Amino acid sequence: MREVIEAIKKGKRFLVTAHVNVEGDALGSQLAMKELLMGMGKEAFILDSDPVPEHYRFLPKASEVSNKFDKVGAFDAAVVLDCPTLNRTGKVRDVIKSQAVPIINIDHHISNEKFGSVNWVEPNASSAGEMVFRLFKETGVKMTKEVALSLYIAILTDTGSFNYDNTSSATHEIAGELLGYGLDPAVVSESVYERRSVKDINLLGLVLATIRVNKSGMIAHLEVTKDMLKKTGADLAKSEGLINFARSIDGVKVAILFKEDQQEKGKINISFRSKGNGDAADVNKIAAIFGGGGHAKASGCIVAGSLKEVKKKVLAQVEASLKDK
Ligand SMILES: [Mn+2]
Repeated sequence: MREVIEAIKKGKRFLVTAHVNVEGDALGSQLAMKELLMGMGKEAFILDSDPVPEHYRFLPKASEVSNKFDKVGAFDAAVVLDCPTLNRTGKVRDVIKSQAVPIINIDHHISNEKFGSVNWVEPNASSAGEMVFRLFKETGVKMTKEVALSLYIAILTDTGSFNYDNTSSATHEIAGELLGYGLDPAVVSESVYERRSVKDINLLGLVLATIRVNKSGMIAHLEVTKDMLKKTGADLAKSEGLINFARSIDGVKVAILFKEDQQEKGKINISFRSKGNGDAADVNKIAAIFGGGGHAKASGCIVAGSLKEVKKKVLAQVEASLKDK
């Protein structure tokens, strides 16, 4: 963390970014990071590959997240949050590379490839948001209620509302401190989780109908096709929690969500979640076989092919991985 602070001190203007398909942690940690940099007397701007999903636009200053690649200007360093690889920043990668500036890599994924000039990777942190919180503490930059809200949402969403096993007593302590800035946890939870549209619920219905469990009962999978999105008009960005329905089935060790890529034909986005105490399958390793990564209990990858082919290949691999254990 010291190196991060030193690197910040050296620059004047910073690009802040996170991964494609931004969600709670990516957004919350970026918005707070920008405030931290400004609090340290720096200039900062947020540039992301994808727009802020509609249901996260209530975040303080969410409108400052830019997707305008033509008006970037010069910057002295890039702060990359919540990304195991530089490629996860999507189109922003080329902007960073084009200016050949130092990269400050702040992440909590165990699979992080340490692609930065400075790498602060904490696999035990619940979220990138938790790490930005620690930067506020270390630098003494004053936290506002708005920053507290961004960081609380980062932690809330990345821990599945404090349910996943990246939740520790430290996570609760930090969350408690953030609430101390005047946040109402019930109101925050409602604004994050209870603003679904009827379209989204219709999509949920179609997706749940695709749940299949393998013979052993240990693998459950479900899928989102382009056709379902077209039929329902639902927003795919809100599909964050779909995989948990498969994971929640009793006896299931690995849940898999297959999503047809909306932009590129013949590409399937895959998410993995595993369950168990101590004996959980390491889905980071499974995703890595297909060029992806993440955490031991939550990971993802992108595989080329038709949904049918990809499903067959990936399911066979997961079956084999579970047998090896
Ligand atoms: Mn995260």
